[in-house]
This record gives sequence, C-alpha cells and structure tokens, in this order.
Amino acid sequence: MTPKAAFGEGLSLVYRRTIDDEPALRERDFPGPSRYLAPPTGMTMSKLTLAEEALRRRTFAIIAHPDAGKTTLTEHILLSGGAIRAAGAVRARGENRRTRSDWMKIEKERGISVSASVMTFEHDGKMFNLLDTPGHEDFSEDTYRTLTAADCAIMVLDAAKGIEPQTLKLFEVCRLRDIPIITFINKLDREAQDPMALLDDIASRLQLDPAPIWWPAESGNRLRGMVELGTGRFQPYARKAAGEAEDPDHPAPLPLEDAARYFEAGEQEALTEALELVEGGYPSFNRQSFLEGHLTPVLWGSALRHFGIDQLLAAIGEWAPPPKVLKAQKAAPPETRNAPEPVDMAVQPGSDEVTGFVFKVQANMDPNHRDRIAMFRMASGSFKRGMKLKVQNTGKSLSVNAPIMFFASDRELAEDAYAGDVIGIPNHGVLRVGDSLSESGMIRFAGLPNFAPEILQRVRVKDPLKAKHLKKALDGLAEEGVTQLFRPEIGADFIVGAVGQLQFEVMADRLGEEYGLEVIFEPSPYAEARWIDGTPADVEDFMGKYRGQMARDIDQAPVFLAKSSWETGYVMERYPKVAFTKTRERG
Ligand SMILES: Nc1nc2c(ncn2[C@@H]2O[C@H](COP(=O)(O)OP(=O)(O)OP(=O)(O)O)[C@@H](O)[C@H]2O)c(=O)[nH]1
Ligand SMILES: [Mg+2]
Repeated sequence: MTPKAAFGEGLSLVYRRTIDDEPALRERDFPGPSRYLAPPTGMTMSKLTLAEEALRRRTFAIIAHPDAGKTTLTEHILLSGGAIRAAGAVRARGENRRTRSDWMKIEKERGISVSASVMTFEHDGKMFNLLDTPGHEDFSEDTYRTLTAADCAIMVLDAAKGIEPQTLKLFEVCRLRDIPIITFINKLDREAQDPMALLDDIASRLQLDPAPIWWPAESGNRLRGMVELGTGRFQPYARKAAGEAEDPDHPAPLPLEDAARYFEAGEQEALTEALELVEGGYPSFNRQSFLEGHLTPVLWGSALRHFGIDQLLAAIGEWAPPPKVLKAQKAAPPETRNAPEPVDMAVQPGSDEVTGFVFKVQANMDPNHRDRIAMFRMASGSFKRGMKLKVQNTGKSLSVNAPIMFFASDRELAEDAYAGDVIGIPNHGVLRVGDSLSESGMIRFAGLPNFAPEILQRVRVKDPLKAKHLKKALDGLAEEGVTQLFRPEIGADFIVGAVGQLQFEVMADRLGEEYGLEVIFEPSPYAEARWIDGTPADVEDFMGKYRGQMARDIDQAPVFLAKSSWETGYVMERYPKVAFTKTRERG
C-alpha cells in the first residue's frame, strides 16, 4: 500500500508549511546543524531542518477512567485528522466496523482496552503520534509506561461522572512527570452534570486551573451546541434523526447572536447570561501556565457523535508541546574496560544523534507472523531506515531494517523518523522494555519501573507434553509486561504475578489464542514479592537462609516471595542490610 492510501484521501503529504511560531520553544532550544532531507518516496522535497521536523511533532496520550471514551475518541481524532474514513464503533459487531486501537481479540470481544496502542498521522502540517491507553487499573502499569513516551495528555472525563478514581491516579502520574494536560469532557450527547460543577471539581480535586475554551449549550436531548469563549462563535449540534443510519454533519459555526434557529425559547438568552459569568469566573487560556502544569484548557464534545473533535485536534496541534528535552546520562555500556564515570546530560530533540528508549514490547500483533515489536520513542536525531543502533544497557547493536509506523490499522515501513515519533522495531528478543538505544550506544535514559505484583499464582499447562512451550510463552508475555514471571530457585513451578485479576484473564486468553496453550491457574503459597538488593555478601547470606522462597524475575534479578505481608515485615526487620523493594527499574 502506498503512503497515500494509508493516510486516506484528502490529506496532502506535501510538507507545505513551515512550523508555526512556538512561543515556548524556539529554534534556540534545538541546537544542531540544519539539514536538508532526501525526499521520501512519493513526496516532494522536504525543506525542513531536523529541528523543524522535531518542532512539528505532537506526541500525546489519551488517559481516563475505564469507559470514559478514550478508544472512541481515538477513532474520531483519526477521522478528523483524515487518517481513516469511517470510525468503527466500539463494541459494534462485525469485522468491518471495529476500532483501530482495540485490535486484540479479547479487546474486541469485551469492548475494553487491555493494552496501549499507538497511531501516527499527519494533519495540517504536523505529525501526530497518538497513544490510546487502557483505563482499567489492572492495566495501569501499561498506561504508566506509555506515559513515559508522551509529551502531553488528553484527560477524558465522562460529562455525567466527572473525575473518577482512575482519572485521579493517572492525573497524579502526569503531574509527577510534568506532562501538561488538555481536558476533554465527553458524552455531552447524554445528560451531563452542570458544567460549572465539572470545572470546579477539576479546580478543587486536581488543583489545576480549568480554562474553558468552549462552553456547552445544554446536554443530552437538549444539547444545542457549544460557544467559543472570547469569540462568541457558536458551533451547532446536529442530532441523528430516528431511523437514520449515519450521523449527520454538524452545521458550520456562526456568531451566537445569529444562531436563534438552533435554540428553543429562552435558551439563547440564558446561555448569553451564563457566558458572562463564565468569562469572568475562570482564567483564560495561557500557554505558559498550561505547559508548566498549572492550567488545563477544557474542551467539550461527544466522541461518539463526532462533536467537538475538530476543535480538540486543533487545540492539540496548536498548544501541545513539541518533543521535550529529556534527561539522560552519557554512559558506556556495562563491562566496558576503563569506562569513564557516567555524566548527566540533556538530550535536545533537535540534536543530531538518534537516541530514544523502548517503552513497550508487543508480541503477535500480526497473528500470521508471530512478530515481536519494540515500541521505540525517539528523543532526538534523524532516523533513517537501515540505520545501526546500539543498546546502551546491554552493549548489543542492531540494524533497524524494517521499522514500522502505525497508521490507523495499517503498518507502513518507516523510511525516516524524528524526535517525538514512535516507531516499532521488530526483533527476536534483543530489545526489552526500558532499553536505551542510540547511534553511539552511550546514551542512557532512566529505566522504566516494574511494580511488585499484588496477586501471585501458580500456572500449569493442561497438556503436560506442552510444558516446554509454556516456558517460552510465559517469557514472551512477561517481557511484554502482560504479567510478571518468577521462577523459583527450587522446583519447576512458574509463579505469575499481576496487579489485578484481569491480567490473568488476558494472559489465559492470549496463551490460548496465540500459543495454543490451555492453562490452569492455581493459588500459590505466596502473597507478596520483593526485589532484594545489597552487598553480595548480605544478599548471599539472606538467600542462603530463604533458598526455598527465592526466585528470579525475567532479568534474573533475585526476588523474595513472602507468604504474607507479616513475613515481609519480619525479614525486613531481621535483615536490615538487605533492601526489599516494591519496584525495580528495567534497562
Ligand atoms: N453516548 C455516548 N457514548 C459514548 C461516547 N463516547 C464513548 N461512548 C461509549 O462509551 C463506551 C466506552 O467507550 P470506549 O471508547 O471503549 O472507552 P475507553 O475509555 O476506551 O474504555 P477502556 O479502554 O476500556 O478504558 C462505549 O460503549 C462507547 O460507545 C459519547 O460521546 N457518547
Ligand atoms: Mg479503550
């Protein structure tokens, strides 16, 4: 398929504009020589410099409590961006109407996302990398890892429910990582809470100034549209008539005073009055304050009814930051002779060397190929297909001959990529979550954490002849982070750890679907897992005493399996020189 077809019609692939003036980040933040790039096949000559290419990228994650509408919104953003022609309804039956980001069998069957996915598209002169994340807390590790690859987050709220528990948790992760947030209040086509109550909730519970960009005119059956604050531009809402199969297009915007025909008696006046209060009562948008994480622009709409989506995409393009400067270390691979001490550094998106890190590994995306793809977030440089990259933390190197980009449901070979882009690197186990890659092999980004599981179960395969296959399959799934795998030092059991029950269900499903293995989970004698660390002598001493409860994770790191939290407390007290940790950095 040609790139043109992958993008869908109506979208120009010609780099027709230079980048907008970015008030927060300008050329000076992107040192490095200008370069003229060879024209990608089928495109006109790109005149953009490396720094300009970085500046026109927007890499953002969609986060929310389960069911707020992230995957539906993903579909409709792709539609607005011209990347697809028809949105596949979530939970719709039939092969031809399915969402792009929920591609696993279990996701399609249950209508929930269990794994983050990435989609790239070009729109209005910018390149967007969209990361759809699962909302369910059992998969929050996956969401957490994905957020390390995002420069901005779209926080989706259900207009009827406001801020929900998982929204709050994810918001805290964004705050810790200094990720600016755009708020999208979804499902206006249903009866919503009072808009002011929703904004006040954001202000009081998230300590974040909400700056409404638009204001809704009612909701549910009375939804008339929304007004842009400051300009008074009214965007009418068109309702689907009973019996109609397709949603109608929403009418073109017009000044509010000319929009009487869209309202019933008294509504327009009430709205005009409310607007005065709103414009006086809430801060207006300030980009600096947004980028610093003090303020969130608030947009409204209905993902399902494709309402407010163009406006959201325009806001992302205009306000979301370009790829950020990342903290890293310049460090030689382990076991390098006479290696100098690592030094802290900052990786500028516009600098020459290709650098980045693997934040996710996904196997079997294509069931016909049994592939294993590492999702690589680029931090800097100009990547060209065929390039050789080195893994800092293992010292290995690989030629990236078949990198892919994910365009809606299609994959394309990526000929080139820049800071902010997420490309998939097919590999057979060389790349793992947390790996840092660069041309020199000397750049190290902070690793991604594994969290101690809260449920530990023993897993067995029904057909004993397939025991060997099980080991391989479990390793694969553990490397993806579907579940964690612990191999006890004594005995032949496999102990599988997860944060939540749903992870086991996904695992059982995928073992059956992708590996043809029917498995049984059984209770294990263990309640908690802790990674242990300390001087070799102290660790050896402890391991010697507790050999029967020691295991190794997939990176061969030693793990203590405790029978109860009381036991964890007990060993921590008895072995004060050994560190028992709940997280372990990978890579
Ligand atoms: N009425 C209405 N329903 C919506 C809207 N957006 C999404 N939905 C519905 O809400 C349900 C959940 O939507 P999803 O997009 O799967 O939600 P999600 O946030 O991706 O859920 P998880 O990935 O499982 O966390 C589906 O039934 C959607 O059709 C909307 O704007 N209006
Ligand atoms: Mg989803």
